[in-house]
Amino acid sequence: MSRPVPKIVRATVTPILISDPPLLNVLGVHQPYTPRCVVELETDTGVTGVGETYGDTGYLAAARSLAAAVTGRPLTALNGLLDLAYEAAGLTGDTPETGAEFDPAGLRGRRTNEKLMRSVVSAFEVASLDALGKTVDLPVHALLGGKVRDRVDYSGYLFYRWAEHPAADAPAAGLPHDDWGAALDPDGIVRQARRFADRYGFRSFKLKGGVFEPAQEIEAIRALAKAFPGHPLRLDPNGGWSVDTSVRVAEELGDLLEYMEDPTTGVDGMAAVHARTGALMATNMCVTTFGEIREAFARNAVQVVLSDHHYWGGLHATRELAAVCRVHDVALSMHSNTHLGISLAAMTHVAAVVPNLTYACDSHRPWQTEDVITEPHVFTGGALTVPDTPGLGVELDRDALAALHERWLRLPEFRDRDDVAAMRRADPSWSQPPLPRW
Ligand code: GKR
Ligand code: MG
Repeated sequence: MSRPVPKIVRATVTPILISDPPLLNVLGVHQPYTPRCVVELETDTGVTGVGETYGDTGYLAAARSLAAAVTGRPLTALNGLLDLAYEAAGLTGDTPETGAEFDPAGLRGRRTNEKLMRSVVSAFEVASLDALGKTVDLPVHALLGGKVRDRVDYSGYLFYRWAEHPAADAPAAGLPHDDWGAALDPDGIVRQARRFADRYGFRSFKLKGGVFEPAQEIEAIRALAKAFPGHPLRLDPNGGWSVDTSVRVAEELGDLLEYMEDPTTGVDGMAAVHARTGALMATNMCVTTFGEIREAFARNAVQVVLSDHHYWGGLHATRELAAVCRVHDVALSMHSNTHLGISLAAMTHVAAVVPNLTYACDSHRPWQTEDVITEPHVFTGGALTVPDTPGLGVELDRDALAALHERWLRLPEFRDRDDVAAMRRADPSWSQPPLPRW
């Protein structure tokens, strides 16, 4: 007789604030703290699984309502989670996506209910898979059909940055400052890359651009190419350039870039840059939901999609995305946002099972000095070994979780990511730049 599927008897959502260095991008700068949310699902068999996702107020509210709704459900009922999340949040599955404005918080393209719901669902799906893996004594990658690689390559994610958060950022006082120092020119970026390579062995590098005049960022890429000959390089200004500027950058950098990430916004712009230069267009802004795929692929606007299990809706959804990309001969890479080790474990398991995820994945994790798992991951040779231990292969550090939650309680001003506001504290004249900026 088959054994009964475990039921979820308790779902806990814990908002946290994690310290974040002053990393610059087209909109501004990271705040000293970034919100994340940790989901724990406990089964009637006494097993607990964990997941992690965005923790901004809207995400948190949806996560809390989904937590109330999943209690009593079988652990394996993953396909109904998205509808349940909509229902629990008081929306219906076919509610038109709202909020077509550019997302100032996440640099992740259009801000939609669907993306928010999928991001929330991803944490519950990952927590369910973690608990299921622990129940049947199998790693998450085995539940997804089995790994096709033992190691997952990551790229060194380079940022222009200040040495410290501005003094005006009063709550930042007492933050443990990291010792990376400032990186505000090509030499600083090469120094940063050197340290990443020495410490973690990264071979691919991605530079977050859109911060300085394109000429300066072109110089930074040239300096990286000189310092690291033959290493794959990427530049991502988050849609900061016009089509003409993007074309000029593509022509100047030629083969030095393996792909250009969101040089400009929208299907028209991306298609035009590709048509005029032949450069590969990668995106985590132009194609971010299933509904955006058809037009972008038909117009050949995108040749590399940056998957992200958070906003695509989980690990199974990432595999569905991979299948669609394979059919259309579009390549896959992986996007990241400020995150901790639970997300990194999930990223590694899903990257291990997707045969066509051939580019090194992005991860912000090396910039984080804190974690909520007992044994934070260590990159070696620019990669992580795919764990074969049950579930995600991580253990929640309850003391760390409690401390970061206490910070969330204490600092309500950081409960939503706002890079524009953070920049304004350093430069009161700063306002959200209209894109394209150059
Ligand atoms: O952390 O500043 C950042 C990034 O710009 C991030 O928010 C983006 O979502 O990393 C992302 C990207 O590749 O565009
Ligand atoms: Mg990007």
